[in-house]
Amino acid sequence: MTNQSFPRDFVWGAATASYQIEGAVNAGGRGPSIWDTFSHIPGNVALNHTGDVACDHYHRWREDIALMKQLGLGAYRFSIAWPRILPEGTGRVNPDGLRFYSDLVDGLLEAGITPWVTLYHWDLPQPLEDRGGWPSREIVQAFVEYTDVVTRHLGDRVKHWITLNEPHVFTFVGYGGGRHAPGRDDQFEAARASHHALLAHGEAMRVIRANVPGAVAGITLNMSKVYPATPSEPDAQAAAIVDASLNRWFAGPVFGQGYPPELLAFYQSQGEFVKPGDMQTIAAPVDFLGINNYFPIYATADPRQPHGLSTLTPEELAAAGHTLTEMGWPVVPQGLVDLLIDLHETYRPAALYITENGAAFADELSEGAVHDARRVQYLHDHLSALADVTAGGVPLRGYFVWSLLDNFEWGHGYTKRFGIVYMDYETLRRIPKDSYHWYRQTVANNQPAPLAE
Ligand code: IFM
Repeated sequence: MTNQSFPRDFVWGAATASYQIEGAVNAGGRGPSIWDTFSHIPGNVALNHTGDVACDHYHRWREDIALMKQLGLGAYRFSIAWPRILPEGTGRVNPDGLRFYSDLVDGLLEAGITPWVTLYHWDLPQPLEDRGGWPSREIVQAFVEYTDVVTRHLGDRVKHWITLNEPHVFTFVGYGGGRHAPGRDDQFEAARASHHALLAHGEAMRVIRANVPGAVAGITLNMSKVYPATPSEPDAQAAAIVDASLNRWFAGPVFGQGYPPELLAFYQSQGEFVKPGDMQTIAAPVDFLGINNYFPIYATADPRQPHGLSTLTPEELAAAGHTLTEMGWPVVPQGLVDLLIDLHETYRPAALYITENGAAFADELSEGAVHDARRVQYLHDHLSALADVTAGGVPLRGYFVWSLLDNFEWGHGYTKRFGIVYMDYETLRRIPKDSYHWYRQTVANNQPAPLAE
């Protein structure tokens, strides 16, 4: 173990997303999003939960800023709901939507917290889905229009911009697996959608640079280190394919290395979607790469599965001795270290930020407190590993814990709690957990706080 202090200008943050916390889906002129539609179809979300109320952050944001201020946060990463800004997706701008985010930004700046804005964290305006959604190339122009409106309005005060959150999830899970909105299930459509998402990112980078002097802009990808489940050659090949689909399919184009050729050939076998000039647009220089990471993946060759491979299930991981979170994800801090080293060596990004990391556990409120020792342990072990990797020369510049508040965990509804602040969904009371207090000490000392004896 090396010195566990982070560099003096290390950014300490927390992250959330609009649909997961705002609620107030019909307030202030907001239009419907694909997640409103999807979550209201019975059976799509655990217990048929929806984001209708969520944490009611739309009305309680001042209270949430106070929590962040007490935490000593340097930065807050939140996303803007496209349907609050352009209720029809394009065309008419909704001034109340802009005002909400403008007030939020002012409140953050007054509290000494730097806003980090994600433009898209999955709540696509439903009218755009009705016009074809991400698989339709028209979406790129719509995203440019939306980015232009938002950056013109907030760019005087917001300098940190993230174009997209986790394009892998909203394209391959939303259009290719049916488990997320809009619930379509066609892997070729999903690949097309992912190309348009990357193209939208590249075009948006240009708009951000034009509208925001001094912008610091990039993209957030969900990435995992992929290990072969065993040292066998077939498992190594399975791991290489999973790595190409999850990681290289997105990071390759962003950093000018293109799509993995074998995957591109496969996905374009049902119709080409890459047009001349696209790859140059996507490779617009970024100031940083944001990484959302929670766990590594263990891949294995499996001839019974469609692509001849599978990944270890929670049951298999538990049998192999892994500690699992409530999501069934293995806790392996070394996975994050190995991932960062790979990214640094392969793409040489100017800066890396962990834009999400954290864990869901079945927290209980007891006598006004939440003793979430397993989350504290998770954060402690990941941040200790990150301190080492940063000292070793990887340009990691900041860390955003997921999440500030327990919130709507997509298909799991409110059944999975990731927050360092507990939400009593009956009363909407916010109760800081032990992990909140631990994180406050960590932020204050610029190094992972010790674990309680
Ligand atoms: O809650 C999500 C978030 O919206 C995107 N990244 C992963 C988190 C936990 O699943």
